[in-house]
Amino acid sequence: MKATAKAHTNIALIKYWGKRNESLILPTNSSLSLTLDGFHTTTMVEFREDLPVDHFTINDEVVSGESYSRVREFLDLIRQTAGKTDLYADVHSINNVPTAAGFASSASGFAALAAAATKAIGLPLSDQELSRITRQGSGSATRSIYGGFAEWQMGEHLDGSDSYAVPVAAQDHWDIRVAAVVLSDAVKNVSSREGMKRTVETSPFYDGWLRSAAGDLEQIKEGIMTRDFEKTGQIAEANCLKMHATTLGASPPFTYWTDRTVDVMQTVQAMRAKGIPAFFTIDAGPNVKVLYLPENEKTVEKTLRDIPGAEDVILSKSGQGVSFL
Ligand code: 2P0
Repeated sequence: MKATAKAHTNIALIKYWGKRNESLILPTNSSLSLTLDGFHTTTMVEFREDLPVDHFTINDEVVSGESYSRVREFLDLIRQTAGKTDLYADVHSINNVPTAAGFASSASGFAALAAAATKAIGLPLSDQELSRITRQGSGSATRSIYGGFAEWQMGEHLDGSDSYAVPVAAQDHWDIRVAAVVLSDAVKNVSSREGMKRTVETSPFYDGWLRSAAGDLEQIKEGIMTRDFEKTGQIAEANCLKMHATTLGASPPFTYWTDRTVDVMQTVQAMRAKGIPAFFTIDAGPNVKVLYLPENEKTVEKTLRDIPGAEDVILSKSGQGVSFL
């Protein structure tokens, strides 16, 4: 009863920002992302009858506390679904997602864990069913089941049965690239979980976010399907700015940006003014991800590396979905 799976992280172009049900992890809006080849997690799960509890390591270090509890609760869900509640698991994850790059390792982490654990326990699931169960580990992980572009459909049902990701365009549909600009002063003091909760509950701008998210999603899908980089980039950048605007209205207010974040945003806009198509997006942290096309890679990379405070620039292509090793 052993399986190993690999999953890549993803960057949201239309953000998931807010839950309508926190325990089932049901979102208030649908989101869309590009899976990235540069960052992945590989997880081995073995269910054994001789284990009294679950064991969990990341990069060979034993995990305890809240991170352990999240994994244990997720394994409970898989045990219940499989009807095998008396089995515990040995879980070993190797994370190739540099924490400093500001990519949520929970996306690749829970996608790899869900794939390996369901296979190890003998639950045959379609990608859609796998995405749905993965959702209860971490929302953004629903999209990492697929390569290329994926949409997490928010669904309507109270039980979450129609809330899962679906593929939008395969990994080889479009060679669009992402540069992650790692900033030296990156300190995140509001987790994305807490940040989205506070925003939903207190920000007067949240309604505006909700009103425009569905339209952004429809528009960006057109941009992706027709490989229209200007359209895709503009919508992604604007959607990111709207998400971050909601945090300023929260009580207490907060922002994930630092002065260096704004420097990178302005550098990207200056590149555009000079005729190089590039657009930024930012998740729940200070680092900036820049979308660009392969023919501009050298210029974009050099321009970003020259920004004072840019510690590293990590380049990524469209990545593949979950695979078994
Ligand atoms: C996203 N983020 O769509 C958005 C954009 C952050 C900003 O998904 O609570 O770690 O585990 O469902 O998936 C980060 O939140 O949150 C996130 P949970 P998750 O990628």
